[in-house]
Amino acid sequence: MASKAGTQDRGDADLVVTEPKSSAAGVPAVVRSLRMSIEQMGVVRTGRTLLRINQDNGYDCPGCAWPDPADKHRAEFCENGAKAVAEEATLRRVEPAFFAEHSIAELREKSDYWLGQQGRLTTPMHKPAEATHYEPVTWERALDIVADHLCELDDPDQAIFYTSGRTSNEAAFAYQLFVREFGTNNLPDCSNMCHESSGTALGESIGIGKGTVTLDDLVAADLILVVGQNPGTNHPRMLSTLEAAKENGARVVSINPLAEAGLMTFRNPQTVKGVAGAGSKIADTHLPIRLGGDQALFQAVGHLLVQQGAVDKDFIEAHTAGFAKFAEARASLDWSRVLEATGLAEAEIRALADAIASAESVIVCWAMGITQHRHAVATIQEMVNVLLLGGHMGREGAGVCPVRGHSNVQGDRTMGIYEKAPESFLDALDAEFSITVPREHGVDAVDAVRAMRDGRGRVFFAMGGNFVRAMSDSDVTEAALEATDLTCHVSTKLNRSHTVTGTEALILPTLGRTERDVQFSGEQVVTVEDSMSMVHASRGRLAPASDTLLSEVAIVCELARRVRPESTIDWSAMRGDYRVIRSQISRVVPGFERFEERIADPGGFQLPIPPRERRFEVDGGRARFMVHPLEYPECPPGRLLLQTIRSHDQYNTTIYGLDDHYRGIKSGRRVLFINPDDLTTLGLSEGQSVDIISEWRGPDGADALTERRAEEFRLVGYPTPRGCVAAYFPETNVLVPLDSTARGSNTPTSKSVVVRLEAR
Ligand SMILES: Nc1nc2c(c(=O)[nH]1)N[C@H]1C(S)=C(S)[C@@H](COP(=O)(O)OP(=O)(O)OC[C@H]3O[C@@H](n4cnc5c(=O)[nH]c(N)nc54)[C@H](O)[C@@H]3O)O[C@H]1N2
Ligand SMILES: Nc1nc2c(c(=O)[nH]1)N[C@H]1C(S)=C(S)[C@@H](COP(=O)(O)OP(=O)(O)OC[C@H]3O[C@@H](n4cnc5c(=O)[nH]c(N)nc54)[C@H](O)[C@@H]3O)O[C@H]1N2
Ligand SMILES: [Mo]
Repeated sequence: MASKAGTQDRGDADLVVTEPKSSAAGVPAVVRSLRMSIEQMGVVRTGRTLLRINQDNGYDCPGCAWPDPADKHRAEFCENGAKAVAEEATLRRVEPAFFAEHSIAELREKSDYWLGQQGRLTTPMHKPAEATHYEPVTWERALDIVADHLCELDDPDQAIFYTSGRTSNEAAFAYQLFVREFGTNNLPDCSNMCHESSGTALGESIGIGKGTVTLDDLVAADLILVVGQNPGTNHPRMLSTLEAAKENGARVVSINPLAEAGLMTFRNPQTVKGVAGAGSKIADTHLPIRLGGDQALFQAVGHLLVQQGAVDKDFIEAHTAGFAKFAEARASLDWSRVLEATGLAEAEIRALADAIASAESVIVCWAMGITQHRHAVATIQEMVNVLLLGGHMGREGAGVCPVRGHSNVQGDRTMGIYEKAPESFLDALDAEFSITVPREHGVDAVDAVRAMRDGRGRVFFAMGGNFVRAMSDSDVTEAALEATDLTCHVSTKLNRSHTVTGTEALILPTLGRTERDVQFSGEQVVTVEDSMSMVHASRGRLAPASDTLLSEVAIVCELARRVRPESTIDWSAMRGDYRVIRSQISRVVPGFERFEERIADPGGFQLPIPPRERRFEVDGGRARFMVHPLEYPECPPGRLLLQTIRSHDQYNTTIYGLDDHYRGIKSGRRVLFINPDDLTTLGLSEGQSVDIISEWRGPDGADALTERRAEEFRLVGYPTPRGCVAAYFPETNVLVPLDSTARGSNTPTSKSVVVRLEAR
């Protein structure tokens, strides 16, 4: 299958490649973010906006989900948080005249970068059937169109309601309530492509699908493993925490195919050492593991710890189940397979096991380098096994730390954005609202594409995000959306999903996190939950990008009233005063008792995490050792394993700029990072232009071969393990087969795609 290459799928004429950097942040980072902020917002607004990020009485940074320090008066500067804010608080606007000037077909040819640069959406826009352009439409008419489409369906399951992770708790709760009252659990979200594997794995192992540590634990930890994560770019504020942990005596080990700059040296722009000195060394050890080799690594560590008897017998006895079976499975180990899977030396693996055995408290942090593999769930459970062996759970400075992406992705899930929400949650909804919500599970992101492709999904509604670009198998996903009757996006900014339409399409412009939200009862606050289960308030201060914008809550409530005029739920009261929604949440969602009262505390409150008290809500209160056979991605001769990653200048599908500072890339994104020895073996050379072709033989490798192609990528020699290459998403999503997903979580395997290269 060849990609339908538009102008946006062409190579970069101006690309410049230099040496990768070995330190992150510092003064240049401040300069870069100020430059972008001033370009987008001007000087005055830049000052006003950046001062309010993550402050008491300010707004929650729309960047990542890393928690705020308890002492909020110490503003933590973060380059990429500043860029996320500038992207939203920009003074540029997309007015109706823009859509009159550009046909949808023309917009579809534009790059993600160009689309994002046009500015904030201001007016509801409608594409009628047969039309070539979007036309302005009133809110009344726009909402009637959606309601009419929904009411005409034969079955509520023909509608799909996607959510991205910036949506506030209040909007998410109202949204899932509307969707379930309408009659479906079709609530896929970005989590399905992100940390779903973590939720699945941790739920089975320790009874809760979330992390168990706090910022204080990280600072108190003896040993921190940062596995499959690039905090210098994606969670820059985590570097301050790691720096503090190091000052407190922690050792940090980075386990990553790439020596990411932020994990090597951090130049904290808040300190003299960071600005004028050499910065802080972060990782004491870097293990350049092969893609997908982590399960093998942690199995080997588990084997060594069991063999050495370096285990916490009391903890295992009192708090875990399945140890005997686990110990039996780990009694032997096929070292040759472990070394092949990891690409590491046996001595390096033994040293890691020794470091774990001698550490008082161990934390494992991870992100997409772990969750987006076929065996992601097994890998995470293998990491948990190692922590359980040492009793590193429910002890200061120890535990699991899946580092979330979107700023409220964890909160959205807590609020019920979940295609298979637990029965207890659905029962609580029924009781609170005197309704009966459906029990049958809905579709996740991958199944949503299948449903639309196969004609079962007729309406696609998105609360934020950029589904077409974020999902795997771009051509298949695009065709699936085009097969629907209606696509409707609630968005702040223009993106490619607006250009790949159903027969009819709508864009509903909404308020961002930084903006004042005024409803009948006055100015509203919303709440969010960070990566460490802290819930706190967020209040936007800027004037909205346009007077026409409605909040996400308002859009949901107005739509709900139209779809179910007979509803006994008081949607007007919810829209008029978000405290009404918080009061409903306090009765439906466990842990939110006295919600309103507790968000008055600027630091917010932490939701209960039973494993912190060594209570595990599985297997009679015991955490479970999970036993899996050794597995790693197979790659036929002459082929390479491709991981698809973020550059320093993007937020998922939003491209801030065309540079990847730390990896030495300037003015281009269509590059393939490859080990220089692989270039030699394949008879290719640095700087050459190639097509990347993915080869897929089905989930078990037994089906007929299918191929997908991404055109015109420049080869960049780079320190990555032999056989493992890297390129940026979303450009490479065209290569990830829809059916290639993680076992148990159905997350696309964006970090292990078998590819071959063809010189152009
Ligand atoms: N500025 C900015 N911030 C962001 C985002 C953004 O796009 N821009 N996105 C947000 C979101 S939604 C998320 S989920 C997070 C993503 O945060 P990350 O997970 O840090 O993002 P990726 O760029 O996907 O980086 C994956 C990292 O894992 C490594 N890796 C890949 N495969 C393997 C493997 O098999 N084993 C090991 N050990 N390592 C591997 C890669 O080399 C890379 O360093 O960031 C959030 N924050
Ligand atoms: N190949 C590959 N694919 C991946 C990944 C990967 O590593 N590799 N990572 C995956 C991951 S981890 C994730 S989380 C997904 C991300 O998937 P999504 O969350 O769907 O994508 P984003 O790019 O974050 O969405 C950006 C859009 O959100 C809208 N937006 C921004 N703020 C707001 C707001 O406050 N309200 C509303 N309503 N809209 C807003 C804007 O219109 C913007 O264009 O992508 C996944 N896709
Ligand atoms: Mo994510």
